[in-house]
Amino acid sequence: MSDVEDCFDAVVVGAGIAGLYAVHELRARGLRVRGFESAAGVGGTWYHNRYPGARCDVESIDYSYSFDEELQQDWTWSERFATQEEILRYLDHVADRHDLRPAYELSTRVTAAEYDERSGRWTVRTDTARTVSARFLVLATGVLSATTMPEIPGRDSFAGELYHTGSWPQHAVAFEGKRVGVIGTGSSGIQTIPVVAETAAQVTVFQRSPNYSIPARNHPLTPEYVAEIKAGYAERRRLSRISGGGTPTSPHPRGALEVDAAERTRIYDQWWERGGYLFAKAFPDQTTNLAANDTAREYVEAKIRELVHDPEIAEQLIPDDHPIGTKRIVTDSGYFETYNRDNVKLVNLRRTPISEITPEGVRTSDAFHELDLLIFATGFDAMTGSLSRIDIRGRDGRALRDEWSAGPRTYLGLAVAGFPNMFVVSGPGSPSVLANMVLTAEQHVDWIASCVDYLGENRVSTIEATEDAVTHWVAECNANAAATLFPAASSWYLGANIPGKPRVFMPYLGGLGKYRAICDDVAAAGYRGFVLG
Ligand code: N01
Repeated sequence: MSDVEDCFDAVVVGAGIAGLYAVHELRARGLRVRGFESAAGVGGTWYHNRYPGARCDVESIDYSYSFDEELQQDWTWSERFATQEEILRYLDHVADRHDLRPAYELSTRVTAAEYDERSGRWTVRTDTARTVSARFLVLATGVLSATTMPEIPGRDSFAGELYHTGSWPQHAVAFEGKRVGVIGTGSSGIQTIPVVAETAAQVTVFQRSPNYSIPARNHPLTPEYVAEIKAGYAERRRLSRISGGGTPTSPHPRGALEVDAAERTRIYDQWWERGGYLFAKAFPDQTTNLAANDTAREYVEAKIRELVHDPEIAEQLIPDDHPIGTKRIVTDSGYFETYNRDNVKLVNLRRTPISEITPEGVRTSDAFHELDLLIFATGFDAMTGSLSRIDIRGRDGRALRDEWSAGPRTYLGLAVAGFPNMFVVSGPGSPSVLANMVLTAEQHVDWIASCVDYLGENRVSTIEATEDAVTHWVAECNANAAATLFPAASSWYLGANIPGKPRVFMPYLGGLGKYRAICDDVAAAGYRGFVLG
């Protein structure tokens, strides 16, 4: 006998930016939708990443929903780069404004989803012992949501406070008078370290790989500026949707090597003063031509040498293992300057690796660092981690984990052969993390919702990507990546941060505008590359 308790038209997994909008759009079409979210509240990434200093590196006026004109007129962002707290407040507001909460079961993790060929429906199971069935399965599980903790001997023996930036506790964490260790110097570590250093007695930064980082130049937004943005939102959003990265910015019309040195410096000065990771896009050839990249790299390295007083420390903070921009450039607030403080110490793990963690602290090959509090800013099993933690089974009981054992294989990042009526939002094979995640999520959800309309209008029960279409799309994604410098970095884009994970460049590098046109074209051609049944 079936153990299904409830039947829905669609199950949406996740209540982050993508999941909330998916519930909104599918419900607006009259579908019975059930959302599941493992956290106790909505917000996804912005619910969990409440570490000190957490803020978005995309400008708030762009990193916000565009689907609701009244919302974007009513909501006023206070700063150029919004804090985690403000973004979470915004997402809570959207959930209430559109009455999305009743569609969700919170504190409920989806553990398994299985496609039943006879009924053409998905059976979805949760860790609260719920079993429901749905025609459509929408996986809005997040791209950077499955946190990783490195396997360091003795890790769990640490007797002080221990936190991961990506699953920061709800309660306030005090650093006053404490000896704090931070492992990891990606975006999360680089944002956390200066804020912790303001109050901690001592901060010890355990750095394995240095990263490029550009000052945010964050500031409050004036009422005049906000009014101007709101008056021009329609055009700003139009330009963002057709852009490569989902914001209305464009690089210099000529390549870095096509202009003279004075012009190059003038442009880099402009982007440095403007602040933030978009420095990677000053010139169009920065991430495709190594000599062009070198000019950007050398510019930023000179800035790091200016910012850090101790030249020996400055050299250790300069990356030497990847072209600039092939890992996400960090957008920071006073990061390099933090090393000028007396209470901040850099431990270079390339020279003196960690040998163990003990109840009292961290032992490296040459010293013991006594700590009261240890922060892991060690990142995520990106793009596939949140999917592979669910036991997803398609036709013939095929497991998604097995299908992707040599790397993720999708059609348009949206669909997987052998998994009918299942959609992934911002998944591998889509622009995802390489563009403004709010607009990429809206694009995916809009496409999925139109597809659901089409199936209804044409009395089609199932839609499934063909193996051929998947093979072609994977080849297209690989070709795009191979034409750039991105594969030269051991980044999480490639899965390189997870031991044993296949090295496949996961995001689609052709840009959001081009990607949108491809998806629209596929739909206009009667869902080319899909089998409709
Ligand atoms: O994670 P990461 P993150 N011993 O993987 C180190 C987005 N984001 O959470 O490079 C010692 O980048 C690891 O070292 P290495 C953004 O897209 C955005 O910081 O592997 N160290 C690295 O330094 C970002 O790219 C925002 O040698 C170890 C660090 O941990 C993405 O999320 C804010 C180690 C992990 O860096 C991920 O950023 C935050 C070990 N055993 C995040 N294992 C904004 O919008 C790992 N590390 C601003």
